[in-house]
Amino acid sequence: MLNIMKISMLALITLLTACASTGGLTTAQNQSFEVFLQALEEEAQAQGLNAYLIKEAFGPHPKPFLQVVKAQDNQAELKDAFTPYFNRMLSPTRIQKGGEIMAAHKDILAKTSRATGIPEGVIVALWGAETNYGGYMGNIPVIKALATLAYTDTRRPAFFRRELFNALKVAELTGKNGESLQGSWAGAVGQNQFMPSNWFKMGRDGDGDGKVNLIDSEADVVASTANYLVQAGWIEGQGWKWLTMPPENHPQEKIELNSRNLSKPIPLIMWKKWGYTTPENVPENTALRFYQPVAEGPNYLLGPNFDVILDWNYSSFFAFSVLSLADILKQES
Ligand SMILES: [Ca+2]
Repeated sequence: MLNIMKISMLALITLLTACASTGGLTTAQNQSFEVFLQALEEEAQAQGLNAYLIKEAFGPHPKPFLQVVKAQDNQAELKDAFTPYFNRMLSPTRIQKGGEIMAAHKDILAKTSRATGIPEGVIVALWGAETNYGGYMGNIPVIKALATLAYTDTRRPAFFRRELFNALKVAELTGKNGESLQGSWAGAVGQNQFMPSNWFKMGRDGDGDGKVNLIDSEADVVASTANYLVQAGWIEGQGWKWLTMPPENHPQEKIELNSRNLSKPIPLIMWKKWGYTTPENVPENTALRFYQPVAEGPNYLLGPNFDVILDWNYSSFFAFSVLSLADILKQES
């Protein structure tokens, strides 16, 4: 907790220093925030969107939403260790609630799984990891957040601008306003925390009312999560992790690991050649990553289905925890 506060204080000080030196938060174009918002509203209107939602989100004296700028430098996972993160994601409450959700939505889960090849447990585990099965979808007004990020973010301003326009569409579709459309600081919304553009790109109508509503319709959440995983390349019937052991003539130090402690995907046949134990019934050209979540703990080779969850959220902790939760839910169902 102390660390989190320290880091967030540091981010705030950096931000305030930046403001002091430039006379306020500025974009590359050096526009004032009000001028920037005005231009956003005009562009939204030109696209046939309800630009009033932006005005409504900021109120009469628009200022950048500092909480969101701070949150950007303060992502929980980066300063957490694997074990506490994993234990939190697989808490007894989340496992128990997951079992109840599996039972409560049995029919739509079975139907979706049959149609897409995505295991029911994986759909439910993502649901649980993202929002505690729809229990908490985030309390950040996303239109305000995304407009701020479109202004302050130096790496991906165009991305956040596009997400803002899609968030306006989500608000209209779900009857939310500039304040009540809430989600994560990065703009993710709904029970499975899709970015607004994914709502329209990957969203599917699971309950047959002709609309996609990831805030209010559980069936739409299930269908859309499954569709995302299909699009990301889920391989039906294949596992995701296999225990392995680096052989003596190929010590672990020889494997290059990225910042998420993962090796790059390397064909199974190479691992086999180096003397690692490799999964059976998996094609030899399948790319597998090496991963050791905990120092001195077990080593794994992780398959393409692990990468599908990485595509959802590029975090080894997240993907490993979600798929482990899915395995438990499957066993218990
Ligand atoms: Ca629907």
